[in-house]
Amino acid sequence: MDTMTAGGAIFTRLKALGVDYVFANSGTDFPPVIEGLAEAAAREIALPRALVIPHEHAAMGMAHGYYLMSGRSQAVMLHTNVGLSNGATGAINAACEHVPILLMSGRTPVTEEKRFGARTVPIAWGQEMRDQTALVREACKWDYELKFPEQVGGLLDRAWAIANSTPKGPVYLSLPRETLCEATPRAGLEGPPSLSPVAVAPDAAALAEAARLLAGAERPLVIAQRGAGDAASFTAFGRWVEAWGIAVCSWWATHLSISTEHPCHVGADPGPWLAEADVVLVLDCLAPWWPDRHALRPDARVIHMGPDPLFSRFPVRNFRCDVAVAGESAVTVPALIDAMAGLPRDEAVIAARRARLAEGSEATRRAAREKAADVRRGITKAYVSLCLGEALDGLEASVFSELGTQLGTLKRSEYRSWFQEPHSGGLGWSFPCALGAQLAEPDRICVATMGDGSYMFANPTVCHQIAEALALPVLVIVLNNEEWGAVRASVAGLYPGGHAARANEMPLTALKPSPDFTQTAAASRAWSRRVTDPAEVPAAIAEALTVVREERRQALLDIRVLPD
Ligand SMILES: Cc1ncc(C[n+]2csc(CCOP(=O)(O)OP(=O)(O)O)c2C)c(N)n1
Ligand SMILES: [Mg+2]
Repeated sequence: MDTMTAGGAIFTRLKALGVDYVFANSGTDFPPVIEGLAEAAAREIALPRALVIPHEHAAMGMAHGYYLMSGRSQAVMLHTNVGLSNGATGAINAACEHVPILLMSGRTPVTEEKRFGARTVPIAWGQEMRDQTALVREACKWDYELKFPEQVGGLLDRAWAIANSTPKGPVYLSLPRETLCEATPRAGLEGPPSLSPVAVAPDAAALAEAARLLAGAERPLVIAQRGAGDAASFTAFGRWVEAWGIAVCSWWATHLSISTEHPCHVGADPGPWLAEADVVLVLDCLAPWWPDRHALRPDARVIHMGPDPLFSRFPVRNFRCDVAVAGESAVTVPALIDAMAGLPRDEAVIAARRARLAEGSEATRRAAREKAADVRRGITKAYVSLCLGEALDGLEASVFSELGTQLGTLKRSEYRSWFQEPHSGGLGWSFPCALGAQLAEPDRICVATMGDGSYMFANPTVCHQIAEALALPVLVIVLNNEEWGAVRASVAGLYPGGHAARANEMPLTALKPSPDFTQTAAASRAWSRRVTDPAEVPAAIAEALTVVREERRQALLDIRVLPD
């Protein structure tokens, strides 16, 4: 019988499941994995590319970014409990954003002797856990441990199908070393998936009710956070809100749902719009507004639409929900548009509403950009956002922002042109995410903009090493305020006149002295510049873009910004 090592069978099966890359960080649990990979390659079996990723958080971030661009789940393979714990924050981020990732980690050998694969080095005793999976279980939709080598195909099919079912998310399989060392039949490993992911279709009655409410609304409002689905539904969504004169607010948006320049895009503040809205469509939002600050009209009706409208994984979340429509936005958005197509409309009312929105949205944009252009005190995040938006205008580019540039002041118009860190906020996300996106689309401009704290959370030496090793010409823009500004703002928000807010330097928030980040990047032969003068920002961005586009070399701008 034709057999192969279970370690090699994993790669063979992943390829059949459409996995292009295995982002791997190996260890002493990996001999059967590495041997199996080499064995499969020697036998000329089609395999995903296995990449050395020198930190697990970066591996998870790259799988995340690759999915955002390609829509295809990738695999991450880590070293026992210690590697898995380093990857856990990435799993939390992926779970929050419904990003499917096939996460695996080895298990230290459980046998001490007399079995092939048994323990050899002291860490095999040191890394044993009763429940290794507990490190990521809450973030994963499904988890299991490979018990027998012949289960490789079936368990990976199941993991993949569940990860890609609505609502999507990461799954975890642990891989004991002794099992990986055993042989398994090759037959069937290269065949098509044996299980199909589940696509949830919206409930017809809920959809009809949502359509009826929105069509009859006087002041309809959409609050959107995780975009409007795929390229086609993104376009359809923009046309639909315009046709019906519906306001769209992007409060803490992590994906772009509509062009920032769209006449119905009313900006990021839901407050004034929520105060007047009689029907609110919450489009895939974990937290659509701030309950202590923003109030719904008492008679308002609220529709929640998304892969999991009640976000059942989260223990507490009680935003009012009168109608729930489940499904991926690529399906529910067009379905809602169709459901409204035949409903009665008062053209005069809609036209007046549309004109009012266009005026409001233009005024909001103008005010924000005029304020952003004022650099008398120095460079602000808003100013860099303004400059970057202008520099990227008309280019195929995605911006991954993590306490970096700000949507709205930063002009963004296309589907997938903007992503912000997940609401789980596991920092160090944007740099590796941009690397994964660049890997998926080599010709796209991928810009990671982030705070100085976020840059350091990303293990920058690791990320720059990856960018050089894989020839990924990402542009990194660090908005360096030499502090954890968000933490300082949070303290000042809760205790406005408090001791901490009045202190010369707030405790536990400073990042001084700031390292010279241009040298961190230069260590991996990136092009890098520090910018302190507002007048130099546009030219510095333009030069950096030339480097990434023409030299195809990674670039970093360390821009000194004022505290917000
Ligand atoms: C892994 C992780 N650790 C800690 C935090 C808490 N945290 C939230 S915002 C923040 C500061 C971010 O600083 P920076 O990236 O410099 O942005 P700034 O607010 O200064 O603009 C911290 C530490 C977090 N979200 N994630
Ligand atoms: Mg900072």
